[in-house]
Formats: sequence, C-alpha cells, structure tokens
Amino acid sequence: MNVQAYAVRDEQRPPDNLLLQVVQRGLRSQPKRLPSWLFYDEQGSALFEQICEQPEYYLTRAEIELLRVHAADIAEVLGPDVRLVEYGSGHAIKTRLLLEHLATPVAWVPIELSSEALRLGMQRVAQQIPELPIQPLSMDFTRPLRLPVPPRAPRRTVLYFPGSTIGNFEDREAAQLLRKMRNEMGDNGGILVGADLKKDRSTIEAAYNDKAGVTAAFTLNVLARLNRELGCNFELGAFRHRAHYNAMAGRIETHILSNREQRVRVGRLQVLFREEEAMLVEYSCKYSLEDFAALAATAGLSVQHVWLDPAGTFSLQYLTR
Ligand code: AVJ
Repeated sequence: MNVQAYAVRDEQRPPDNLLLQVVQRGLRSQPKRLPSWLFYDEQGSALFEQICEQPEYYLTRAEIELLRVHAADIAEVLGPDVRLVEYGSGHAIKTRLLLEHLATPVAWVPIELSSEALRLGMQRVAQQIPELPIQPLSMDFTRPLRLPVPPRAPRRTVLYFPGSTIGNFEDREAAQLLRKMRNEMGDNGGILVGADLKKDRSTIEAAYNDKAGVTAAFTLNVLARLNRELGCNFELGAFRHRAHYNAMAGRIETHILSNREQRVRVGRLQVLFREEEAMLVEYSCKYSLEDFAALAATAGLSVQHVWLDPAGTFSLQYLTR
C-alpha cells in the first residue's frame, strides 16, 4: 500500500472529555439534541454501509449510477494531476469510480472520523490503484485542515464531498463549511459535492425508515455508543427511532423518542426524559437546484456543472470560485 505514514495522522484529536461535554450540553438544552457526527463510530459506520444496501435508501445507488454514467465527463472537467481530498470517505466505495477515471491523480487524501472505516476504505482504493499515494487524515472534517505536503505539485485540489452529507448541516453551517472548503481548495481548486434532491415525501421518508430496521438500529446506536464510551445507562428498548420529512424546511428530521418517562445517567448528570419526548439527532436536507446554487453563492462559490443520475433523484455539483 502506498500510504504515506504507517500511523494515520491523528490530527488534533479532541480530548476524551470533549465527548462528555458535547453530550451533556446537548441533553441539557431544550429541546434536547445531539450532533449527528456521533453516529459514526466503528459500529455506526458499519451500520451506515448496511443502510446503503437497503432497497429504500435510493441515495447511494443513485450516486453510484450517476458516477457510472458521468465519471469520465466529470474527470474531464476536473482535468489531469488532481489532488483529491475526500470529506468523510467512509468505506470509499464511490471514490474508486471517480479515481479510476482521473488522469494522473497526484494523491488521495481521505478524511474520516472512524479509523476502522478509514482503514477499510484505504485498503479498497489501494487494491484498485496501487500506485496512487494515499495521505489519510483521521479527524472531523469540520475542523480546520492542515493538508499533508503532496508528493508532487497538483494542478488543482478538488474537495470531494459525496453522499449528500452536506445535508446534515443546516444552511448556515453548510455555508460556513463551504467557505472553509473554499479556502482549503485554493484559487484554482474546486468542490465536487453530492446533494440529494427534493422529491415526493413517500420516497424520502421510506429511505429513512427502511423495513428491515437498519436505520432505526443506526439511530439507536448513538445511545449504545454513549453507554459504551461514557458509561451511560440508556435502555435501548425504551427509546425508538423516528424520521419525518419536514416539507416546509425541505429536510428529514430524525429524532430519538423516549417511550416512557425515565432517567439516564450521563457522567455526573441525571437526565430526565418525559414520555414521548423527542431528541433531535439528525437533519438530512434535500435541495432543489436553485436552493443549492443559492447556498453555494452565500459561500462565494458558483455552480460550474451539475450531473444527475438517470432518474433525476440525486445531483453531483462542481463548485468553483
Ligand atoms: C451519510 C449523512 C448522507 O443523511 O442520508 C442515512 C446518513 N442517516 N440514514 C443521510 C443517514 C440515516 C446519510 N448521510
């Protein structure tokens, strides 16, 4: 494997008590909420890969289909000698569909919170393109990046942010993240970002309420994680998953509901949940093409190209200054 460092650079890892602080703050606020990056520990990342295989979760299939149809065209727009920096690389299944079409890529820089997912993704890409230098960063991509020195000068740096993960951020935070990315990509760079499109409620809600219950397990894994890492005593059977499409706001809102009144230990804090109290854990925003162009514009970016999957359910957008 052509990996720069043996140990993944563990960039500015937050102190261990940060998790407790973040969780306590979220559980003290009214209404209760938890940040959605909490989903992605090793088990959560594995559950997310399973979600992608559920018949109802159209996003991943649409994006892969999009890449199958348009990857050569996308690669032509990006040009040769690209350094590809990937935000939230996960198991990197889409990455190679893009990388295999790029002319003489300089390096792939996967950024991923779950080190196990990062390892698997790197293994997958290294197997397919053994000569490609890989410079992994194990960190939260919302934090400031210090990009590793590339093995040779790239013609441009492209930040690849697939999956519609940008939809997990409310517009203000999404714009802030895009502005950060705009700085990181440099003058000649670009952002290739996946954005799920608005469509009928039933299709969207089904994607976040699969029959097999994998999404519910993914959501409740957040509580299991807090039990594992913070010694909390969430009773998993006493909470349930709910994902509802707020058409006005254009987003899926995922909550964890308390089935009954109960108290949970979170560090030194005793947290009271009322019966049917809802705790927000995730937004997944859906966009019209106009919505997304407006969002990009607030970050000083313009949409250069938009590619859609054949069914028109999902978009991949190339943003530049
Ligand atoms: C990985 C953030 C794109 O919001 O659709 C899947 C995560 N949550 N099912 C999404 C997720 C519930 C997913 N992203």
